[in-house]
Amino acid sequence: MTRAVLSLGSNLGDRLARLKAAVDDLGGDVVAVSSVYRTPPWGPIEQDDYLNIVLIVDAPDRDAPDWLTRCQELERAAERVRDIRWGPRTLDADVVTVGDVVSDDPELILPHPRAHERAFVLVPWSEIEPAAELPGHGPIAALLLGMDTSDIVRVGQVGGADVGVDRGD
Ligand code: A4P
Ligand code: MG
Repeated sequence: MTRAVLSLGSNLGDRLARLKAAVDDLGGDVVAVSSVYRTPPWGPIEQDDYLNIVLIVDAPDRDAPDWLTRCQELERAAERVRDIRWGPRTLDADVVTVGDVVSDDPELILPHPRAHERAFVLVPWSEIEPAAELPGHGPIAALLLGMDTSDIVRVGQVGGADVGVDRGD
């Protein structure tokens, strides 16, 4: 299985530039990119808002571990420093799903163990794939129905005309 859903988030430095650089880096593997959303920080750490996007990627030769490696390369390219779990970061790149693969390997849990409860993943994902299902959790549209998404704000496109209209600052 080569098709994957990736979640990218940034809340340090030039957040939009980080997301754009990551999308550029994925290049021809990118099938679809969501709009950019400003999202409140999820988790126990007080920190600035994130900009988040979700991508669908596909590459004939990549399997699930390859997509994790790819995410880690993107984080390294963004000079991400690993310090506080769930803390601020230049780039967080997570593998949300790889096809319908289910895995409890701690190195790569699939689907991502917290994706089903994260509006910052489900809102952008539903924009580019409204009928998507999260293996083990059902349709993402149904998951979203039970969530407050009022604080997730679309602020533009990574590469589109309205970049810069509101960068969420
Ligand atoms: N790992 C296992 N499964 C996966 C997967 N599906 N995708 C392992 C990516 N990594 C996976 O990750 C810790 C370990 O998870 C890795 O060794 C990998 O093999 P990490 O990137 O080193 O640590 P982390 O990112 O600090 O922790 P964690 O638990 O991955 O945090 P999250 O869940 O990524 O949360 N709020 C908003 N609004 N937007 C965000 O983007 N992101 C986070 C980070 C917190 N709050 C946020 C956002
Ligand atoms: Mg992560």
